Amino acid sequence: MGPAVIPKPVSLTPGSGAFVVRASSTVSVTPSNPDTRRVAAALASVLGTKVVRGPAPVTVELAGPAQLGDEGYELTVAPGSIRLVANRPAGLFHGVQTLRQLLPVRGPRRIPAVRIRDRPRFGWRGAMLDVARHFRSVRDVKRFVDLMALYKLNRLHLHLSDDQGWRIAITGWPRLATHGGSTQVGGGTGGYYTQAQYEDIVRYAAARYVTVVPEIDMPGHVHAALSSYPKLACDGKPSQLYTGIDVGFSSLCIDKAVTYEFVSDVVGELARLTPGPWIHIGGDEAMATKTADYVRFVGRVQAIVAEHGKVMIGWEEIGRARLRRGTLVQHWNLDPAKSAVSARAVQQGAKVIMSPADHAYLDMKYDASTSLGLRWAGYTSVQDAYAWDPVRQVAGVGASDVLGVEAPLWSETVQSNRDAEYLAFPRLIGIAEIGWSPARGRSWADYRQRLGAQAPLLDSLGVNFYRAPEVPWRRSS
Ligand code: TNX
Repeated sequence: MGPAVIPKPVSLTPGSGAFVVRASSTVSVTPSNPDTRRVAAALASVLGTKVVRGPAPVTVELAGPAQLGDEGYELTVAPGSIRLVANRPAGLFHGVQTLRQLLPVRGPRRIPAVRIRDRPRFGWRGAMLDVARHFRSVRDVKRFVDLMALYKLNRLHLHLSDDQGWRIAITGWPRLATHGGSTQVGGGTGGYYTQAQYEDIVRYAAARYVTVVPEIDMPGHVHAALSSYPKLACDGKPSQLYTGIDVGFSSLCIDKAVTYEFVSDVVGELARLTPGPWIHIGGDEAMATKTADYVRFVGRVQAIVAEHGKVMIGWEEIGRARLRRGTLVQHWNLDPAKSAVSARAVQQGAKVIMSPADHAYLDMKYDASTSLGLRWAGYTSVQDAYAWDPVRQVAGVGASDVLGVEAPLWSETVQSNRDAEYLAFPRLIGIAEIGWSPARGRSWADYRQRLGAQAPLLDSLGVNFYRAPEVPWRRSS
């Protein structure tokens, strides 16, 4: 086995010898601009050296062949030099992540000679944090982004509202956050992001080539909003906040004018705070909304999202409505009858993000002995999370329809950062490889070896990962 890189690179050719990292292993960068300098500085910090002007043994160049695309890179490690080349800064950044995995965590600082040419299979490689059921601090979210970046994930979907909590301050609707954000599942104190904190997360992620995708779930999963503003409910009656874990019981009032003032204000604010092109409007499990109302609602909301210059994303159920071409749907349901809506969306010109619950849901228990997590989609072992192909999940949703993969971490049972890491790692690493590496050449037998080799790095970062028994974990000390 060559070096144990995850995601597995498109091509990796071992050379002979190794580059020995010394204090003299400085880094030079061309052309030098704020983006390239930031990546070069990241590389120098991995090596424990610095960026210099003029010749250096380690070079970072933004001058790659066009075939490397927006995110690809080429990395050549030889006994006397390291050369990293890409077309775009994101590619350079991904190359640095590969180098982090090649450098031993302990022992002699030798990077094995190798030539890697690499670029992703899919443009959408995401993870979702449900900060609504249990709130997560800005610090926790940033740490999660750091770990995503290490495995070349590039989309962070934030599920910012649900029945149990509203997690972002919206101008003109202050009670959404101050009241709607004041508790969480189990009755803790909850929390919410100020707009400045949200923008801080967005910037932090962008510096790691991760785009934030904000979700406000509608027309169901809105109890926290209804409790904050009873006029949004059809009966207009005040209600207590909800701290249980049921789904499917709340709905916005589809025929009230105030509903669309609300949607327009919220979508407008999110659009203004979010540089990325997407707004996720939820749309799942709207069991308390009649079908005809649901279809009408999605139609109106997609017009609002478009007015604010964004592309709408919704959970697969939005396939029941008439969609604009270019809408994104997120497939999740395993029930073939229900998941046919993803195919209906594709027939209308939508693209699909694959999050099948029985492979990609990070909140499912690993097996009967896992205490955290749910099990409605079945147990999901590390192998189950890895051994599937996004273009072979749903009849009528093929290679040209799939934009990529995303792994949601629903948080009904997830209270702490340690809990989140335990469920996400190592399964999210497998999702990252599915999103990046060519389907040909991926196998569980090979992957489990490379995954086992990540243990010292994950331990050095203090990640609370699940040491699945089916993986040959390398010892950390
Ligand atoms: C289904 S999947 C949900 C969420 C729950 C999750 C728990 C989806 C779009 N909706 O509301 O948190 O199951 O696994």
